[in-house]
Amino acid sequence: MPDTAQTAVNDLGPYWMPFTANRQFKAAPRMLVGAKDMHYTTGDGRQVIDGIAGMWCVNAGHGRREIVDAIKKQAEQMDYATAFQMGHSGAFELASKLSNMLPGDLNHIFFANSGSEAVDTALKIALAYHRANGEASRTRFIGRERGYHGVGFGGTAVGGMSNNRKQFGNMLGGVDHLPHTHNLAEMAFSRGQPDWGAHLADDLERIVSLHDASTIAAVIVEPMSGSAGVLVPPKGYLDRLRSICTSHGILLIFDEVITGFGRTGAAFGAERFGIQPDMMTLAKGLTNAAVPMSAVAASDAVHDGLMVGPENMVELFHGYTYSGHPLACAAGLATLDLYVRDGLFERAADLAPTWEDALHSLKDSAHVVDIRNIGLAGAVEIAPRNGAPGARAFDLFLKCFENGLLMRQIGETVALSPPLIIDTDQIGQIVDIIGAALKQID
Ligand code: PXG
Repeated sequence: MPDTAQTAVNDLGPYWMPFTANRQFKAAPRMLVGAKDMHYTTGDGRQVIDGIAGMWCVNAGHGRREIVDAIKKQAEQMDYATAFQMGHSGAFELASKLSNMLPGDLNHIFFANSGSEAVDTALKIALAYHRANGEASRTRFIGRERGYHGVGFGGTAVGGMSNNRKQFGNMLGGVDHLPHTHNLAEMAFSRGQPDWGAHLADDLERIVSLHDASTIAAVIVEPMSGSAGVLVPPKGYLDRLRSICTSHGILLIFDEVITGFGRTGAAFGAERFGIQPDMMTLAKGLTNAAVPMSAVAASDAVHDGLMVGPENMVELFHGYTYSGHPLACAAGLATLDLYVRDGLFERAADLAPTWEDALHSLKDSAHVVDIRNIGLAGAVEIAPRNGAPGARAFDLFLKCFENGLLMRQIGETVALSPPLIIDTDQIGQIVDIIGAALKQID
């Protein structure tokens, strides 16, 4: 009789891996089998420090007892509750807790299951809001080059990662893009927010005059671009975007899927940079990634603008089978409690200067052309090898993984965003491993 468990584990063919070089991976698999606090255990039994909090998401560290217990308890009490025309207390409670944590009047929470779904939800809410407001001509969206807003059709269209777009043709129409804010000549090795680049926001005025404000529904940006390799907003840049949006009646959406829940050294990027968006998308750290969940937070004006028509009518024809899933709500409630109880956002702010100094100590290492940081996020950009884009950074990623550090390679950059429970010794370890690996690669 075949050993089905063994066969399943050993047959790497059927699983089509996301955002992965499948053939390369399956030729030399890197498997993870366990995770606790700051570390993963690999298939070959090694401890690897998690320099990326899973994938920018396990902000409270792995395997937190409080979250595991909350999920178990909820699974036993009620596994699932339909989300349409029925409610359960966890969803209301989580929405209340979250809205209390959010800045300004982002008082209305719509749940989804992934960052991609949250982004598409926010874009659809923007369209519906303008329509309800008598401005049905506002259908355009403005994203930004090198922005990442997930992989739905809307998110791919407003996103600005060329590799993510070029396989898929036109996608959503009526989209334009702001220029990205990264410029090595002007801002290499900036600590925190670069001094140069606020004027890049003025390009929004050019886009507005090109298309006419009456056709533009929303601007969507990440306050700090994570997937592009930690592109920190220049000082004054987000303020200008905000004031241009306000002056033309355009909604400003902050995609805080990565910057939410402490990453930048404040609860949210909006707070860290002092800018109030009209909507915010959240995911990842919302449940510490223990159960998939995302959310859109909407301002009073956006929400109330849609609470019109007969009271027996659905106000927004949108939602998911798993919106506000009970297990995700239980995980989210336990996670938000942990963030507050352990003061993890404050911890991120306190450790940020140590993190900054540690990363910037790599400045003179071989191959390094830029180092960027904000809060407990960071990136090291290295010079590409001639004719082989990304190859040297991939070697750096592999070498670090062999030496006991998991981080994320993105183009010529390796990005870091450790769990917020990291300590100063572990920051030192991360930087030592990168420093040693930079010497080992050619
Ligand atoms: N918006 C932002 C800002 C994100 O960073 C999404 C939306 C989409 O979330 P979902 O849950 O649909 O994946 C993201 C996701 C990387 C990396 O390499 C980043 C993400 C996901 C996977 C890899 O930086 N961010």
